[in-house]
Amino acid sequence: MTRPGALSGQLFDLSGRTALVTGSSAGLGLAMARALGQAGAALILNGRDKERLEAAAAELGSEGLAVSLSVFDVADEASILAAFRALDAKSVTVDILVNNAGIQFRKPMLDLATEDWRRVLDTNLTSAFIVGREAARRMIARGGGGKIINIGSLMSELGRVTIAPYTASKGGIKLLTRSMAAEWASHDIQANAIGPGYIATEMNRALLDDPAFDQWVRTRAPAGRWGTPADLAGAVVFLASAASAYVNGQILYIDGGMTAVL
Ligand code: GCO
Repeated sequence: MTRPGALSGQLFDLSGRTALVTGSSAGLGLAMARALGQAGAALILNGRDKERLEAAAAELGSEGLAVSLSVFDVADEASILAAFRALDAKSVTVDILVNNAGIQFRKPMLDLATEDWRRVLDTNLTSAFIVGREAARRMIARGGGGKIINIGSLMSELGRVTIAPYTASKGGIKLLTRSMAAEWASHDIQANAIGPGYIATEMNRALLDDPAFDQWVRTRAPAGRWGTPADLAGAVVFLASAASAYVNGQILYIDGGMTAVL
């Protein structure tokens, strides 16, 4: 007979697993890395800025978590391939991949330059394909399955003025996730996504500091508040663990009810 509490321990335990979180020197990425580490995973932090990553690693290391770094630019394929070769050379395997790195760029489409459109799509969507492909190739070669968690947004479902490239990228993340499920589920790889709502991070600083927008979020979100990065902790551990063994191609909205209620 399973003693009370044992199940949660077994189902959500990530001991012996290694998790790569892209864009994890701050914000949502750092918070999700912390949660995966607290559930037992060894962490690989990623970003373009080595110093910022070292500071994040020191912070998580001081909390007793096992942390290493992989400095690469998710918008640069050569940089990604070199990073995976470096992991191969150290016999480091990625069991859990969180495709979190992303940028926002706000401008009406009539004034938007094509290069800005491409930069957002490359950083937010093409990156998830390339990093996902490289991780999946190794998960399949090694056997034993794996987890891919892509970070979507409310904009995986809804549009808003001035953010067309971001919205297109996050809409793409939803269907890329379903494509990964279609092609890789048979290899025991679960590919799912998280759709954060309005979370109080630096990416949203301009919106947080805008009293009208701030008030709109507090009124529009049934929860009546902005989310915090820590609000994603449970979802990312669930999607990284045995608890989601039969969950594939889904997007889990952590949005205070914004996509559920008019
Ligand atoms: C914006 C914001 C949003 C949030 C988030 C919401 O300009 O509306 O940046 O895009 O960051 O993606 O889910």
